[in-house]
Amino acid sequence: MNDEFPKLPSNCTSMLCKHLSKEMFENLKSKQTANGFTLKNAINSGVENIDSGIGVYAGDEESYTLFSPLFNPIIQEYHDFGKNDTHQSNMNPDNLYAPNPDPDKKYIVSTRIRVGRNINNIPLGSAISKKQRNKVEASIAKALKTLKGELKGDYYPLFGMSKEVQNKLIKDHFLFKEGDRFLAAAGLNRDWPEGRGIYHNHNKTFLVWINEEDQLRIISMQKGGNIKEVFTRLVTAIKSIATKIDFSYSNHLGYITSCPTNLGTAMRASVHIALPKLSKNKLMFHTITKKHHLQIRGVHGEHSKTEGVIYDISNQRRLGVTEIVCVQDMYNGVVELIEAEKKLSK
Ligand code: ADP
Ligand code: CIR
Repeated sequence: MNDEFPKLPSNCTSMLCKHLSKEMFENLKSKQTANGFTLKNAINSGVENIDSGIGVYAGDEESYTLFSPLFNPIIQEYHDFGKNDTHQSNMNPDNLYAPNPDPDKKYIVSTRIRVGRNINNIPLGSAISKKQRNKVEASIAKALKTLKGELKGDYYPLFGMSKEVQNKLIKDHFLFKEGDRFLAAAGLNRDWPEGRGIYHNHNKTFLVWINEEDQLRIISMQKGGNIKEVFTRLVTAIKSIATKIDFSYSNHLGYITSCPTNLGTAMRASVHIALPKLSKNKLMFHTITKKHHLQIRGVHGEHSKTEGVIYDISNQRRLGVTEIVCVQDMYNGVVELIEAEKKLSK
């Protein structure tokens, strides 16, 4: 590998730039995991994309321990989760308090909750081989074929899909975009589009992405603000899929994912919400989102600018909190955002 400390400009604000020291680099640069994943591989996305928020990816579960001097402070800062903390799961919908905060459909356009999952003892997408990726695709597609009832659907490989169909699925918020430069620099787009695809039920309320950033992204979504219905559908699906596929999980880090921001629950619960007045009052908007540990994204997902007055509001923390807390954070915050929007509209 290139032994030089990477050129990171002084105005770089990513967590990589903040936490990677020259001394740390020297100590870690010659190490590699059993899958051959190195520090250089882990940091390449943030080195090539100086505007990254985070800038690092893992190639396997071992990356998180072998390169822990770099990953631990990032995990600590993003999730407020220390190296001796343990993760806990709770997916019982009965524990979620979430009556529809917008039954008249004035603010919430749609609700979506997803989790990331990867298969035990197989490298993550940054370190996986083409053969392994294709095998992962086949085994997930086979498992999904057994789903019943509302979850029953079909698998559509990206390989051979027309651009027209692909672009419509992306535009309608169902499919991952193509050519993400952060993922490309992490090695996650190798052999594209082979091995990737999307499964969905007839009305596209239940979807699974195969071999994007994680081997599985299990998604439940629908129009409006019935958050509990979306969560309940997702939990049913996760439990069914888990009877066929052995997910990679550690007691410390929860579900193992490519990006350290997704560890733990790997859950992002979001609404697309119209906030025409509040979004002009940045101080109030950000005070509420900060209080409830929420992230603001654009309507076309991560790194997208928003269009008009609709924002993607989701839970930020995912590790060291249960799935119920992730959704509850989002719900409580959305209730307060709607109250603030109503007040400003008077
Ligand atoms: P992820 O949620 O998987 O981390 P993105 O932020 O890129 O990734 O979002 C993926 C897609 O999901 C994007 O097309 C985005 O617009 C869509 N999406 C996210 N939240 C919602 C929502 N509440 N309603 C409809 N679409 C959504
Ligand atoms: C970045 O560093 O900006 C990308 N690699 C994406 C990081 C994940 N972002 C997030 O907030 N969940």
